[in-house]
Amino acid sequence: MAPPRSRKIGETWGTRCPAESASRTILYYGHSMAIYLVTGVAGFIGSTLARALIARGEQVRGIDNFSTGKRENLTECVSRIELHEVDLLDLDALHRACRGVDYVLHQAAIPSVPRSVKDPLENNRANVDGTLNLLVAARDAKVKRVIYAASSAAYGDTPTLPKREDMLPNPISPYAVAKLAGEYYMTSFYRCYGLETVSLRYFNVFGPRQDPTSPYSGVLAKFITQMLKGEEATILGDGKQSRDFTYVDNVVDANLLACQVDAKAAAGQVFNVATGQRADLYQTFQVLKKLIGYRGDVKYGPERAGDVKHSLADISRAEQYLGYRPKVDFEEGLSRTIEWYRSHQMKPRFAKP
Ligand code: UD2
Repeated sequence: MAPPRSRKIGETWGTRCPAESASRTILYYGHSMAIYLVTGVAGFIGSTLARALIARGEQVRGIDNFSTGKRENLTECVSRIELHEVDLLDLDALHRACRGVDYVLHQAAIPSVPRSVKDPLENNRANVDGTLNLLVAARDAKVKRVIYAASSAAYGDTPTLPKREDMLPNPISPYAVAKLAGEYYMTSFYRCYGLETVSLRYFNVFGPRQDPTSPYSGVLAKFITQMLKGEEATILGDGKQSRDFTYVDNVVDANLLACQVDAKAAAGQVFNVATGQRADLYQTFQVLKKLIGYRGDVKYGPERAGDVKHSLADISRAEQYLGYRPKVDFEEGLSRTIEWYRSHQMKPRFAKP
């Protein structure tokens, strides 16, 4: 199959970032600016990372194939990033994208358990082949470090809680297998080629801009927007399944720390990124009810194929080696997310009591 053609948006390669500069990192008014490549930059997590980097005065290049990413996510910052429409299956375009880059934050993926169950080949192309292509391009361009959005799905249904990185993985869905394969490639590229890589196992990330509209959307984006509209949310299964829901700003912190720490502490390693607390879905519905002022009820539907029952992280490894601390807890994250959807998308039918 011929690789998909990638299209440049706005600037040509490297005109905004000093891609060919010998020292890579440039000095700008005395501040050392690194060049970051964010893959999946138009997605919920990628765009949040891009905004955080810009706020710190860093240079951001972003790529996205806009299959799930949305241009609206970049509205306020698009003039300050070098944006290219690139598919991870286009190796030539990835080579151009990595030129002159210091750090790669690899967020691009098709991030859905049910979508991977429906189409395992598509899942493998985007999440495994795409990740491998990116690693080859990053290695060839001699980038300093690649940070990878791995997933808690890798643990699957191992009975022990909390999940520690030294446990044997037990992936259930094709998505989980693909995300784990990506981690193994990360470590392999460190061990075989000396490319510094760090895999961050994200635990159910949520926050502003998460797309609530797809049948594959994350549960909190769906529940919050449905409840704000006064619609009944649907719990798939008995509602006793639990998750370590992690607010997106914590994930941003973990990425920035993973770039900064000494290679000895992190290169070739895997870290849980979470809050270290869990809530079951029914409890979560009740908390949302209170925060939103929703007076309706919840429906129940059949449990999803490939679903994990319980998920909770031990975050001590990330605390010890990355200096990571979750700054925003679950309820605070929910409040911020609800406020964002309220002010950006939703006209609540149910007023707060
Ligand atoms: C998995 C990973 C997560 C991330 C994500 C990417 C685990 C434990 N977590 O999230 O880290 O990589 O994939 O998308 O593997 N649900 C409902 N009603 C709905 C939608 C979902 O009840 O309308 C349930 C669903 O069956 C599941 C829970 O909510 O039990 C969470 O589902 P999700 O799709 O938000 O995320 P999950 O856990 O598959």
